[in-house]
Amino acid sequence: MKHVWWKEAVVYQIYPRSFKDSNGDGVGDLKGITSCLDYLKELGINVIWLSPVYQSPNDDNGYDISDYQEIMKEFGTMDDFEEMLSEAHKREIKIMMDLVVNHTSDEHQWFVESRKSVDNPYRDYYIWREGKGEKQPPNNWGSSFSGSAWQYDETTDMYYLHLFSKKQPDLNWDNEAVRQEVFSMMDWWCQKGVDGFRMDVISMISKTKEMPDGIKAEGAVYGDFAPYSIHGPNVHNYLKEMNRKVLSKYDLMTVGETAGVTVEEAKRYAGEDENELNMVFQFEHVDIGNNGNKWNLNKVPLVELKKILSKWQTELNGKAWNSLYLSNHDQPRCVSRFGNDSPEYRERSAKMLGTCLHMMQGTPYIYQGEELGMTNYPFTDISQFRDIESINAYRELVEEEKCREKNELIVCFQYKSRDNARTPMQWDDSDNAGFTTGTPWIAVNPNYKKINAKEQVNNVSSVFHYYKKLIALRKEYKIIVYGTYELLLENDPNLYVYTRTYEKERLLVLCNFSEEEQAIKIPEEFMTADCRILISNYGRESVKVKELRPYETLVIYHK
Ligand code: TEU
Ligand code: CA
Repeated sequence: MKHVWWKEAVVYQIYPRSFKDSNGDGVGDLKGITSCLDYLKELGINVIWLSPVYQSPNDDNGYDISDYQEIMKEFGTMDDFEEMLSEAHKREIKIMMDLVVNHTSDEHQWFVESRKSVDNPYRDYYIWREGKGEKQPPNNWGSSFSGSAWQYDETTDMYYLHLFSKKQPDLNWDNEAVRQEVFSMMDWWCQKGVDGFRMDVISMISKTKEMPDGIKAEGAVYGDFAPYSIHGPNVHNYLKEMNRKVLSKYDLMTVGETAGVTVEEAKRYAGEDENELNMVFQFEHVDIGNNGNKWNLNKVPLVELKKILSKWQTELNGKAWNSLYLSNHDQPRCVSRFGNDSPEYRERSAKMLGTCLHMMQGTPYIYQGEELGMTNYPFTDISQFRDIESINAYRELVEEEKCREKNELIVCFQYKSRDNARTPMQWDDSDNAGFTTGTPWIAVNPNYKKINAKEQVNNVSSVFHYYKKLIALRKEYKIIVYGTYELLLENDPNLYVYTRTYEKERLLVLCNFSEEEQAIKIPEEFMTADCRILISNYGRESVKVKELRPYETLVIYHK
């Protein structure tokens, strides 16, 4: 297996809107990020995945781009970007941009032109279809943000496709001119010195020619577009073309966001010799309990989580590289979803989750605030939400279809909504957690007085220092990056136990996902004198362990 820098790196995702506001307008910005680079250097991360900072009307908070080569006004100027990039590089931190090219904003010049007339030169930059009759869209596909995936456009009496919001028209990647525009823009950013791309919904860029009705899930109003818009006929051709024309010319890190990807498909997107991408984000573990509809309170059965993560560890090994994540800007906070965010167990379980993930094979991704054990927000009312996914779902399910009761849906939003990840980064115990001197665009979690970076940077037993140690261990022990993985106790409902092997070296990773004490039998090979504890969230010093305490984690090493 090739040893390369992006396999050994640890990535930190910044959602700029919520990271640090430098000018008091309540919205995070680039100067704010630059002012926090020393904090990230201290943590020890190597790459920043920067969620979109391009010009955007913010219908989907920057994932609706109106100019790929201009900076969003609220985030600052291109000079601010260049300063952040060079300051990051001075600290040996690379910048991976968020590439959102399955769709643009409807305010992008290409779409403004495209919708003017059927023979406009930009018409075929997007996907236009005739309706099926009086106000009937071309098919029954539903948008990921509620409603139909087709928007009627009066000017030319046709519909355009938008798999996300109606202000995010899908680009037509079958049009070579579109691909060329995207590749030139990517090259322009590479020439600026950026170090890679996270590729938004890249598995959706190729659609089938035929666009029949999709299957309706139980109780769904619209049909499923996935069979005709995910892993489409040309997706790998287009990524190979992107690699040939842009990616292969630079030493980049690339990760594809590939909703719906299987291990087999991942071997094509990220195969060592496929010349497409370095790795992909899979969704099976974060989609546990969703069955096509995320607005529920389903917990995560550990046996199912272990099965999924182990499959990705063993079946990609040696064939394609893994990404490792439990949090991002689209997911609830991992300590609330997979751990226990009660005051008693939040820190222990946050450290246990971090260990469980960071001791695996792959590139770990830390989402802003995850290193502090930040939690979901105590939402109680729809007025507190900002995310188009939540707001549209509430309107459709409560107000239009009247198929969900308001308060029970809000409880599901409190558990699963993306807004949980977008409350401001908690820097200190001053007003608004030091995120802004103005009014934050979304409320700060009231627990910021207890959970904030300032307290934790000065507290060696904090989640921050624990994550810092996890990152340092990855730098020190090649087995953590390259070792093979084997699951033990696969049917245990409370314990996640696995080994890693790398030549003569061995690692045993023990994680108690429960709040009860669990008996454990450490294998003899990990009880000998030359075994040592690499990390423990209970300060263990002896490997002679017969039980794991609530949310205890322990890593034992020997060679
Ligand atoms: O996410 C695509 C995607 O799969 C998510 O929208 C997911 O379906 C949803 O969040 C589950 O609740 C990417 C970006 O990460 C997301 O922020 C954007 O909203 C979306 O694409 C459109 O660009
Ligand atoms: Ca600001």
